Amino acid sequence: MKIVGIEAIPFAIPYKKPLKFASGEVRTADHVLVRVHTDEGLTGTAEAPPRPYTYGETQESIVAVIGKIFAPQLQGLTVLEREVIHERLDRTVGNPTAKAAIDMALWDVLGQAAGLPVSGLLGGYTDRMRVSHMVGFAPAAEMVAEAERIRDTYGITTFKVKVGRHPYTDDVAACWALREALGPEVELYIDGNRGWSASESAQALRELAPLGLTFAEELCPADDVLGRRWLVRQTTIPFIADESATRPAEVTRELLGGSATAISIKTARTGFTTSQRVLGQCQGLGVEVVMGNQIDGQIGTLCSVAFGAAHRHTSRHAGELSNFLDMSDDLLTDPLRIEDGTLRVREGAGLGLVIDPEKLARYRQDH
Ligand code: MUC
Ligand code: MG
Repeated sequence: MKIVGIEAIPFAIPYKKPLKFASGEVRTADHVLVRVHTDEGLTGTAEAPPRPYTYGETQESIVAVIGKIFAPQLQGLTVLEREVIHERLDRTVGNPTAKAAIDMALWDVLGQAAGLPVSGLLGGYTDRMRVSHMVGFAPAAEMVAEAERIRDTYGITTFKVKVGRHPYTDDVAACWALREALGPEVELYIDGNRGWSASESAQALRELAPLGLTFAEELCPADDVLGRRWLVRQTTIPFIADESATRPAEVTRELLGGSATAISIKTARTGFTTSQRVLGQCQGLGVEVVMGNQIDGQIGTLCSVAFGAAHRHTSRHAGELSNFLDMSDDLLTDPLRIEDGTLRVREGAGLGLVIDPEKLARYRQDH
């Protein structure tokens, strides 16, 4: 089955409320819908979320690199030549979400061709994941109100709290307020998106120690090499590398260099193929993983849960699968539903996602 075309369609859906964090903020889901078409009439679908402050990609750059570089390079290859496809994609440095969306759309085609769900093809460990919700910057009382609403509405009991503000004591106070309001039964962890220095991070972790956080993520930049190692050495909870470990080589560097002790896997940037390689590295080295959120829409979230539920190691912790709740709308005909704090994998062949043509027509930006 040959690839006959790859579409990259920019679309924009406003957020009901912006998500703010140390490295940026999101007000509109200005993503790119990626569709891989084959000569047998099957179409695989995925989405690429540009995160300029993390990877340097923009909506325009994703459309351009797929249209001008990747689509011509892959045209005529069969969908089973995945190693060749990745060899060609890897000739171009960077552009992780553009590459990942192509990879996941190809898996969608493979699943459809086989008549089997992608999650089953990847590993089929379970059919659902517990959900972790990411709480962005706001005054502490608003963060507490959001977490309570999400817990009461969706049954979610794991929260990733964005930190990295100045003074760091604002974030420490917000974490204490969340623990006091939500009680000991909820799981809390923090993500600094490199906002603090190593010494601010160390001080904050000391002041947060009584809260029993599960993880700390990217509190300070990995480029502050010695400072970060110094911090991770004295930290008693797993320290997650997210944006500092976006490729297998970076995962090796961060873990073996002592700059991280756990890894965030994001299908939005490593697709299914490279995410499995990263997962294998982490299992081989004996470190924990978390399914991270690239501030995905429903298509990206469906991809994350398909991968996370497929493997024992990725389904152990709650996956970050709920930020699409902040969006005013999405493209799927059958929207995702989080119930009892869990999100289920879609049944059916491939990824099981169906795009609503009217919604796509309303939100696409290329006409
Ligand atoms: C996260 O885990 O950091 C914010 C920036 C980014 O690249 O991903 C999000 C969430
Ligand atoms: Mg992160």
